[in-house]
Amino acid sequence: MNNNTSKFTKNKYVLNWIDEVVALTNPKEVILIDGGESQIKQLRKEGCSTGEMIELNQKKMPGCYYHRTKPNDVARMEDRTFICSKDEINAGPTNNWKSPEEAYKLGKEIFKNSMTGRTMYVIPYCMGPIGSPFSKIGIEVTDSIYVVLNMHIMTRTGKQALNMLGFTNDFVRGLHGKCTLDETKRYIFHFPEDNTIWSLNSAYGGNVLLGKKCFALRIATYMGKQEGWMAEHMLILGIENPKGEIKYIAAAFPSACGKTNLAMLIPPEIFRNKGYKIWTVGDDIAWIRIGDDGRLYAVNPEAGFFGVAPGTNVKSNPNALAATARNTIFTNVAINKDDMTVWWEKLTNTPPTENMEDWIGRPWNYKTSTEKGANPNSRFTAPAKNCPCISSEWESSNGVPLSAIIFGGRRAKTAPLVYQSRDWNHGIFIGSAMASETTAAANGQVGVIRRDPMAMLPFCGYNMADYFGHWIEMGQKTDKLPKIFHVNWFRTNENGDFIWPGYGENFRVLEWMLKRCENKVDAKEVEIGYVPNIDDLNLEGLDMDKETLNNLLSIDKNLWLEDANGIEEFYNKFNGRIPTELQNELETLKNNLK
Ligand code: GTP
Ligand code: SPV
Ligand code: MN
Repeated sequence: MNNNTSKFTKNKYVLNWIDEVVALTNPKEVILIDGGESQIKQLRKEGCSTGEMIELNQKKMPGCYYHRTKPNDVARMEDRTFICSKDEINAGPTNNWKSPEEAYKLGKEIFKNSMTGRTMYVIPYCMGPIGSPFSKIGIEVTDSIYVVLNMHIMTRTGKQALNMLGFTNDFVRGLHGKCTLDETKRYIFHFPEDNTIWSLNSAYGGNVLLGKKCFALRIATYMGKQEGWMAEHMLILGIENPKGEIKYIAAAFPSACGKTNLAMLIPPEIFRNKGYKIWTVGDDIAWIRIGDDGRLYAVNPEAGFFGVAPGTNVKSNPNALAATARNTIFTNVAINKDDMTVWWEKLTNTPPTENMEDWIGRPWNYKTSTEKGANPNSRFTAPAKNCPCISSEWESSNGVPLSAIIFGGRRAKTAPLVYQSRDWNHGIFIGSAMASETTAAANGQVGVIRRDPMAMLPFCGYNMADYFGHWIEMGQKTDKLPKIFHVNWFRTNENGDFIWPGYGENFRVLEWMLKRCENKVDAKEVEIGYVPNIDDLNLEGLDMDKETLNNLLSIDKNLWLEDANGIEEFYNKFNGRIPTELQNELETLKNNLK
């Protein structure tokens, strides 16, 4: 059998593991991904020849390709995702759990000979900038060209990663197989104590691009707990002021709740004219450490954006759109059959032609069809370096120092536009108490409110009560902590319309936060923390009256009492494991609301 792995590495741990995987899955050949462009070109060609990939218009969209997944395989599958720690208590009440023995046994039965007749690809990759002491190495084995092409955009692949690994055993073993794409045998197993991930019977995004949610969040949260750092579901952005100073903010919003959009926002004209600018460091994941000066530093471990397509357009997010102009993979959007370009809901008001194919591959005419052209969770995979507002610091090996951390969710009621925590532990409480409406990013019903602490409910690789404890411990190690805020762009009026215009206008809220960080404005202390004094939020150039803003910032005590009960119910699931500091914060909130 052809296996070129030993040509690239003499690392015994890698070679032995590949031998094991080959013995289990029985591929016809093994190809190591070297990270070079010529191999990638070859794989695109091969993917197109089998129909796995579709070539898009190379004149209008150079280097762009298209992929469709099975209609039953279009989002993360939270009910098929497991944390396989030895003790069930270490997975905690918010994760699905299987014992490592059971998961390995089940996985082996399904993986057995699953690659017969197929090619197995070995993808060495680095999460974080090459050479950074904070970066981590993974190797993903997969039988999917789509996965290889995506991982090549989303991570730093190939020889550079193998070089960093050297002869050590310090890498995350990721094994992905499409198997038969049988939904009833679909599993995403994480073995945090073994640095191992097994993904079976899926071919979609977060289930199979193992560097992303599986490694950079689920496994990395566990690593961070052991090693004293944090892995978070956060965008990272820099705000440049008219003096040219840049302050950095990280923000955790649940899936499909606005991270990519906030990370790339363009400030309203009145701020642009003054010289304000936003720089993107990352749009989904932040690895955060305490630096030598005691501040928290954030690194984006990824190299690309796996962004939600619907809703992205020249007005809402021109930077994301520009990032997808070349070398991008589109998944489950609609295709314009006249010129082989792509389309999705709200890209333009009306689709460019009646001659289109929808995300399932059916002929689609927007004039006669009542269905959507693109899947609501259709995505683009674009290289971060394509983004016009990418920060000069995005590959900095130490990361960027954080002035503020934001939590936020999608809430029609209850949460005001913005409020600030009284201190670090109160901020952790606010994060732990987050709730948000579910979205199309995960399988299941959309629009249902659920508690999603720190936007990490589906991504924490160990007991979430201990994860909160880890946040508290991080805060005890330094007195140079960022300020913590909570935002809600999604409050609605009696007609169900969003009250706040969102997108670029969110800059107005960021500006207030920075002023708070610099002690330049006062705020009003209310039951839940600090809210802006109405005149301190700059509404210049925005068609919104003070009354509407007042309404956006108002706190309905009855709704908050209901929420406090919801938080208590959530905490109770942990059987006394929630840190006392957070229990006390909950008591304070309840007292404040009395
Ligand atoms: P993941 O990639 O799943 O983690 O999502 P994300 O958090 O990066 O969300 P994204 O920025 O892709 O936005 C998801 C959806 O929310 C898109 O349809 C956006 O158009 C919409 N959205 C983003 N920001 C805002 C906002 O400020 N207001 C409103 N109303 N909608 C927004
Ligand atoms: C999310 O769901 O938060 C995503 C997309 O960023 S996925 O890679 O599928 O997790
Ligand atoms: Mn995400």
